[in-house]
Amino acid sequence: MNKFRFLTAGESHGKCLTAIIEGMPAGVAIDVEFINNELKRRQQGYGRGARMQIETDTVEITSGVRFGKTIGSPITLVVKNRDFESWQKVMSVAPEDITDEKRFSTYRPGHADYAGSVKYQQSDLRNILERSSARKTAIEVAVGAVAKLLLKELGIEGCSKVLQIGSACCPDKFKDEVDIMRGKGNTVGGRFVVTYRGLPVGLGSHVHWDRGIDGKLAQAVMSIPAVKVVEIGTNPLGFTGCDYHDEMFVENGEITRKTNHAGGIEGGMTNGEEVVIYGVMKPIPTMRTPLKTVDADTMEETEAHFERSDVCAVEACSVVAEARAAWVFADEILLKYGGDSLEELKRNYSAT
Ligand code: EPS
Repeated sequence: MNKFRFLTAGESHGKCLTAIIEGMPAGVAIDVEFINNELKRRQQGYGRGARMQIETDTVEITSGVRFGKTIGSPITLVVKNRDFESWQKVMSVAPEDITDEKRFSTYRPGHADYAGSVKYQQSDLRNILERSSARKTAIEVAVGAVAKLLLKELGIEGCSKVLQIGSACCPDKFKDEVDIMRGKGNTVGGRFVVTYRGLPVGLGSHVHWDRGIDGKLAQAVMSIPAVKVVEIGTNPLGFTGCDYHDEMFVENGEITRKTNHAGGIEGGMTNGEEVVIYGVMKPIPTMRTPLKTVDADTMEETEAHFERSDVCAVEACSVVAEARAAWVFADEILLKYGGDSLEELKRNYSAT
């Protein structure tokens, strides 16, 4: 049951990435510059690959918005792949264009190549790489930006930051860590945090396992390519109950807390405190220093395929996580308060 729902489509080197969003109330101002700035944030961060020099991601809106505001109909977003220029033949949809150019058959350990090719019975691993590439997160950030515009109307704002790159925990050392890994033909992952404030009490629910907002956020962040760990609030390992739980006090007639170990979620519901989500991204598995692997064509041991890639994309990943959290919150807001127009949503929202 989703109110804010969407599908995305598009390959890494195909013509474009597309999303169709349904469920945005009518009357929400759509600031294209804001969406483009979110796309720009995703392209940044030290350690990105050459592809980021080729692309200047911008959104084109082809439906659902008129004179700057949503009209309640499905919103179509398009982000063009500039690199498609050089890939037109390789990514052609026409059967007569079939080619072995850019075909590869050596699995990259850690990537989707092996499981994806077995599952979809594809001997050209490019047919798996093209969609499993994190390139698709560009259109996801555009969807998240639209969700953020709705949240902003209700005074809800989010941000994210990188906390650790490899073994470096202080920003001054992040670049060095990336440079060392680049020098070795290696890659490096890291840890990031996403926070949202201004959320009302009671998004999500305790009544069924699949209605908890912590579970929804965890799925949204965990399914970002390369994310292996998601935590909500302080990791409780090693804490006692007395130390961990956030005691409640009254100040000027309002309930207050002095700590937020719960990360703004109790019983699968927002509790009005800041929502805090931590994620850990593994090192990207496409590397100049090849790992040992197997060739799918010959079943012989060999070295993994290398294609231009990022040395480190943790900053981009944190922006993607921020976008994904935004669409979870937008969906929960619409589920709880409803409203086909922004006016109706605001009326329902302020009535509680
Ligand atoms: C990405 C675009 C991709 C990769 C990266 C993310 O572009 P290309 O494959 O043309 O270099 O740079 O994806 C991966 C590293 C991966 O392993 O999926 C982007 O737009 O973020």
